[in-house]
Amino acid sequence: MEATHQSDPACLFCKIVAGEVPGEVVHVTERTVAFRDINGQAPTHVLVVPRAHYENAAALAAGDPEAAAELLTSAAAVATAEGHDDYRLVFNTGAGAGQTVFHTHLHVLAGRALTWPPG
Ligand code: D5M
Repeated sequence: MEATHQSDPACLFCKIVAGEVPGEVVHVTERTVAFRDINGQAPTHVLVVPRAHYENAAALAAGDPEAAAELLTSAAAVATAEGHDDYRLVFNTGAGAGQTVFHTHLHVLAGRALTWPPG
């Protein structure tokens, strides 16, 4: 992994991973950290992030495929731990798609009926 991908001192989610900004952490693995979304949109709304800084899911998959896979297994573990068989996983990619934090994060949403298409 390139050194520039390790951490970005200006990045909010890097700071949560480092414990410099508080987060309600619910699951950790070697390459990922999962914490509750501060603006929850469902009874379970957890963000799973890689410890390393990549700006979106595609960049993570290209730069560290093992971490990308671990995001998915961590997301499933979170859903199971919270008692959900049905859940939605979302990567917003780019501002036009609703991405506001440019450190890869996988939304895990569950605990209510989820409609389609999303807004
Ligand atoms: O999702 C970014 C998400 O990050 C959004 O749902 C709010 C959440 N957020 C922002 N700040 C925090 C902190 N400090 N803790 C937990 N969650 C946070 P996006 O897909 O980029 O729109």
